[in-house]
Amino acid sequence: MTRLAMIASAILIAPSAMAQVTDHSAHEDHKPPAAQTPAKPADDHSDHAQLDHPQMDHGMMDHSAMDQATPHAMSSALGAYAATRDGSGTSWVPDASAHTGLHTTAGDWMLMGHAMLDGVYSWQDGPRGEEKVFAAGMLMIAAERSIGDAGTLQLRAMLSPDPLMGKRGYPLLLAAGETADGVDTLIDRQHPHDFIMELSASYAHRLSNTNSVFVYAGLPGEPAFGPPAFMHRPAAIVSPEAPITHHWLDSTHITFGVLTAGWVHDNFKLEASRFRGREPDEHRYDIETGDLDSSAVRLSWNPTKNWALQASWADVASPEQLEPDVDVVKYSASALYTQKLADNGELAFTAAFARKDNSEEVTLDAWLAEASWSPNADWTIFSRAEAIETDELGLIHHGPVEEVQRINIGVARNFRLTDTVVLALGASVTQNWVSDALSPLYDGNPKGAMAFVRLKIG
Ligand SMILES: [Cu+2]
Repeated sequence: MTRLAMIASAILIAPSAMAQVTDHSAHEDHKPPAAQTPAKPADDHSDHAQLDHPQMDHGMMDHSAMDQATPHAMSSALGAYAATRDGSGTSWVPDASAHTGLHTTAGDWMLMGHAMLDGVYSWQDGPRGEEKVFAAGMLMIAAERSIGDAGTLQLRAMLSPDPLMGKRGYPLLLAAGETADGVDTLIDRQHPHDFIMELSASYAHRLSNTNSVFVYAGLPGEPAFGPPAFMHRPAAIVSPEAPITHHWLDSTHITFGVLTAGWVHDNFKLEASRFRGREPDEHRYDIETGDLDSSAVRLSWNPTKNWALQASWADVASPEQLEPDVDVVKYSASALYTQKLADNGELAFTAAFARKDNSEEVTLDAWLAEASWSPNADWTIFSRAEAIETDELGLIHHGPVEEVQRINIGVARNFRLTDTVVLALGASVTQNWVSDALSPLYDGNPKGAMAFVRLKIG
């Protein structure tokens, strides 16, 4: 309990400590609105984070700029805000986040793509640990065009090489969720993602410079719940390792059937989804279908270009195929922070909390804090601390609720091969802590480690 409390309070205190390093230099490079053009050149993504947003953090000090501001009002395909704010699905990251991608145009369409391919070695200690070499990653392609002078249509596809690692996924102590065989839950392993992670279409309509509405449909797609999926969070993107809080915070990022409607007002967004509650099954190459039997609502707020806050709720019908009679209500709140540093560096942070309340009267909480620091474009140091309450790790599945924690720390080195291709080498180590009841099963508090090579294109 004390360790859980310590990790939880560290997770709570860290964002306020981070806030003290808020950038003031941004105010110095404030460009007049005349320097901004309403046009949206295809290469305009390269440097979005340095564009100014008078209606955002400068709004208080510069109302005249705010009044004239129409700049890249439809830069995002989902509303009247900067495209750098877009995370996975319809989620938001801080506007200051770096985004990369290859951009081109084809007729009226703007095309964007990027890919990450990881080769990973995971070593997990103790009687419940294993080791494995596997491939992971993602390929994203998006096509976007204007419709009339107030509408934007976007089509997006995301693919994953994860199914190549096999149905049992990869060893990751304390992780649990989904199944490899339709009989047992995967325990101390991270499940592979489906080959098709997203096939979605969205239409956004601008009502004014600060108001827009959108609809988003995905098969699969991501409903309006939780922070962005881990591989899209600036503080987590460098690590190939999934968080053990995945099934609290962001496992809905692959949902086979999602319909979301949202309203964006300035730096706020309110959105609601109907979606299919069932998690993906063990057949990772198929498209699953079923009723949109679940609901989610999310409120997002980016108070400055450095922060992205959200709170969300979801009522999920029968998420697990092994326990079809159990429904789960989920709550989440998260804060993401991104700060550009000199010399192409970046500092990023995530703090998140989520609760699962199931129809069997079991309540399970999860906490996550993750950070990454790149002093320059070559190096990144990253870390993640997590604490969960779980009833899945004991001898009896869904036995007593136990508390477990882990802290992971790692480093990655980037080698730029060409303008658009970067090779990264990295490694991380993990210390896990389990409850007294679980200790004999894990032979104490086991360690883990990963090493990886990543190819980033775009
Ligand atoms: Cu996932």
